[in-house]
Amino acid sequence: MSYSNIIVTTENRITTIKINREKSLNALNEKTIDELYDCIESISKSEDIKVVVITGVGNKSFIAGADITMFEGKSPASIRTIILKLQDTLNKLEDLTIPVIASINGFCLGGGLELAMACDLRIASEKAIVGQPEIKLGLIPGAGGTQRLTRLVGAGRAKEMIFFGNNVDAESAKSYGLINWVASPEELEEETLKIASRLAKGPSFALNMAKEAINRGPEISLLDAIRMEAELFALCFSHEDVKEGVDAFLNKRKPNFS
Ligand code: DAK
Repeated sequence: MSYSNIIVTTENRITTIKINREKSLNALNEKTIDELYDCIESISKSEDIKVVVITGVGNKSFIAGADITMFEGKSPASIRTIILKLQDTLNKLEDLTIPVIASINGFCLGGGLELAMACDLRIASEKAIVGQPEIKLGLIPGAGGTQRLTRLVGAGRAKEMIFFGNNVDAESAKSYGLINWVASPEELEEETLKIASRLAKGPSFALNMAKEAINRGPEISLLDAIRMEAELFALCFSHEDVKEGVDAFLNKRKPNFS
């Protein structure tokens, strides 16, 4: 599939996906959702890509939500098809075995924040604005916002953000635990690449196991989750990276993971 609403580049085993609808503040329309789905599907089959970065074209917006023009005059059945595809896309994104970073370069609203929350880590420009404004359209978040936001910031903050639909600046979002790092707009790309490069050089199997444990844990009881952690810990010993990591430590050198 060739893409026009996203730009995909891969360098040093890091794939960057840029949402490319600058005039609409990178809002997600049907075509963009289709392209994203296809791209994430092909990344999930690649053994070469170690990290994914998602960002928006331009310096104003990451993703200003679902494209609101899509909602006009649609029947419940047709809107359901589009919207379920978006949910599937975000679930697929969250289920990638490799780390995914949202590099939030501006407005990150509605479905945009939902997409960012389906990523593993979030770095934002000082000028970024995040929020779930759906309530202002008479809606609620529909692509995991009520669930992922609550898990990240707690029920109280999630209700405050969703009930009022207020936008939050990057520093406040960081203090909520919604954003991991804040960078100046000029340094956002460089800082994102530093984080991505560090992860790309890391032990990918252990990173995958850690992601699995963290993502699956909340779905089961604490006792079962801790047991799952032990199983995944043991599974790490099936990979040569453990040998390399332990040997590097004992010989006081830097590890060179496979
Ligand atoms: N959709 C379509 N166009 C948008 C847009 C959006 N979300 N956001 C901005 N634009 C367009 C504007 O209409 C404008 O187009 P022109 O008039 O130039 O043709 C252009 O981008 C520039 O926007 P503004 O002129 O408004 O720029 P400002 O700087 O004044 O304001 C803003 C920026 C981001 C504050 C404002 O544009 C705004 O409030 N935008 C709407 C944000 C929003 O409400 N987003 C949430 C959409 S609802 C579901 C899954 C997902 C969803 C639902 C269900 N299921 C799986 C069930 C998701 C829902 C949503 O995301």
